[in-house]
Amino acid sequence: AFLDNILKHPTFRAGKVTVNFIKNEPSLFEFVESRNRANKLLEYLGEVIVNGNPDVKKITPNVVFTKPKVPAFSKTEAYPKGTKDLLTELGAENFSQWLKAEKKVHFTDTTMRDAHQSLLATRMRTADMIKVAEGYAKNHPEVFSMEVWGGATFDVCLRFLQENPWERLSLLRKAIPNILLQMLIRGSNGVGYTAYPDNLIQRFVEESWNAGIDVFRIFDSLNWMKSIAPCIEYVRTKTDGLAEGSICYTGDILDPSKSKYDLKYYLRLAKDIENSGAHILGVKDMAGLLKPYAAYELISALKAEINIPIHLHTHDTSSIQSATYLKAIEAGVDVVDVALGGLSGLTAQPNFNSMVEMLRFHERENRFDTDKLAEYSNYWEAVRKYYYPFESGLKAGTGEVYKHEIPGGQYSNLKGQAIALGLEDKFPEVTKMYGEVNTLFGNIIKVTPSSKVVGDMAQYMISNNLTVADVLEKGDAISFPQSVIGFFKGDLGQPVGGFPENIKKLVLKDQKSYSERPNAHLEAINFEKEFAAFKRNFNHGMGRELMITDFLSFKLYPKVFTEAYNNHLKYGNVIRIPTKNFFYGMDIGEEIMVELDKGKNVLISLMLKGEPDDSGNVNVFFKVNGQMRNVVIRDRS
Ligand code: BTN
Ligand code: 3PY
Ligand code: ZN
Repeated sequence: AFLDNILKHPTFRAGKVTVNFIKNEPSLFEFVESRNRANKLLEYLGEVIVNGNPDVKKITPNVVFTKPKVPAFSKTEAYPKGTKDLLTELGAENFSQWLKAEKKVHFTDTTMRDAHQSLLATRMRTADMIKVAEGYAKNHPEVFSMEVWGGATFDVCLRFLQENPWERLSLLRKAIPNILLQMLIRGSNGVGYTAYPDNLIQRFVEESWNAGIDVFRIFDSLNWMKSIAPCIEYVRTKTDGLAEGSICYTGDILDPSKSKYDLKYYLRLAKDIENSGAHILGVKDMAGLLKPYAAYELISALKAEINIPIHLHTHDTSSIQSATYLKAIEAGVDVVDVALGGLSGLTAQPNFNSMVEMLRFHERENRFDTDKLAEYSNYWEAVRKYYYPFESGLKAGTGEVYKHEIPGGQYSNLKGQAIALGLEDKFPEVTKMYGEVNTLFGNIIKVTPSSKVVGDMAQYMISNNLTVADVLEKGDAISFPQSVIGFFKGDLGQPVGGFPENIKKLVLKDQKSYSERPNAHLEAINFEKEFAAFKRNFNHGMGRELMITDFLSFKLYPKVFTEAYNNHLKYGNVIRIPTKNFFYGMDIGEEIMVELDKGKNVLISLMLKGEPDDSGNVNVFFKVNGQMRNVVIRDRS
């Protein structure tokens, strides 16, 4: 085809070829480059066509997909000014004061992070976000911020979607230059499940800002200030962004029998966060336990005690959380988190479209074009269908959440893990055991990663037919899950009120625990030396220079990154493959357009899938821009 390209070239055809022709025509090499990339795409598609996507465990035949409709917007018109412009103009300190003085209530849109993390096991792909990003930013510049990054998305991008999370962020930043972009960061645990060296977290914060994050929602899974405060400090010193230090809410401040996490406890914590330099106070109700009247008490008290604006986050698992927002708004909350209709409710955030209507004609109303918002809700509803294997199965709100206290962001992921362990039928038992393990562990704050410890333990007990009494009786002989051992050692920090001694002894056996910051045990990273070594080890075939962001991905998730890297060598960048084909392959005769690179499209159709030969190889035939191509795939099914 390279030769083909030369033969077809106008210079060649005109008979004007000189010795410098090939050297002067880089387009010829670009062609070879594109062809290689197209071949890798075919390898990926062929693999899914023959063996399926390993992440899709159960396919329902004959599911009907409807093409999501992208709401209209003007490509040429400038972006209307939004909160990002305001932050640039005012700086973080003054921006915080501006927000506090605002009368109307503001909205954070979580659709592209927490909503799909909570409903679809975090599987939403960049391709589906990027289609609506520019239009949304132009149509709805009144949005306070868009949560688009962090939490579990970083891990899932690399582990399951074979995407580069940093690429997602820069694409979104480019498409949304006018609205604040927000991320969730787990204090000293970054976007991982364990503590990392302080200078790694610091560099991660700095690079996240460089890549486009403005609002850092910082929390710790045990509400431990020693993990929250350093991260606030990194945002203040290494970025011009906003540090949103957050308290994680659990229990029920109105229940006098639940005295561990009472109003006084939360007020103290909020003061500590304010004193650490946060620009905004986050109230993160990760499981949706903050009931309406409790919200009124909590937000009123915080408003009286705290001088920075307050940003409330909840999950609608119980189905009553819009009432919580109503009471919080009456009490003066500044910003609330919502998700676009089609991806809202249940374990995700309350419905954006309906919240706007709820406040219409109220003195704190914030006006939005609700017809346009509805178009975006419809878009996400249609997109959602493509992700059906990742739905949790929850069909209605559930009051059981007050018993098990499972965070919304964990629910659909936990379901997936339970299926993988063969525990699908026992999911109700797993959720019940989750609550019992929490009591056994001393009633801890449960949010990633402490919630994963509780989830691991619950699944372990159900798999092995163990009750709490069994564990207390026979704990000496049990080898506990690794995450549980790490937790009791002190690897996630110190829980409120300390660890219960009985279970701690059973878990740790002869191992020693510690109570200093876990990060203090970790050696600082020598960036210069280690980054150079990293570049030597992973230096083939990325088609670009490896960057500091790649190195950060590697340091956070060494194994997952290495696998993603190897997949990348085989398949190239799969970020642009349409979601239907990414998960389910192609039908015979189906024709798709895939963007290889900025503006460079290939038209691919599937012609024929052969039968496995004697050694189990299958020939898959495609047409690529009209030319027949085939790949040979080993049938592993
Ligand atoms: C891409 O970077 O083009 C997408 C591929 C996703 C996996 C690779 S591995 C190296 C690179 N750095 C990351 O953080 N992810 C990508
Ligand atoms: C996460 O850490 O991923 C969360 O969403 C916690 O609620
Ligand atoms: Zn959440």
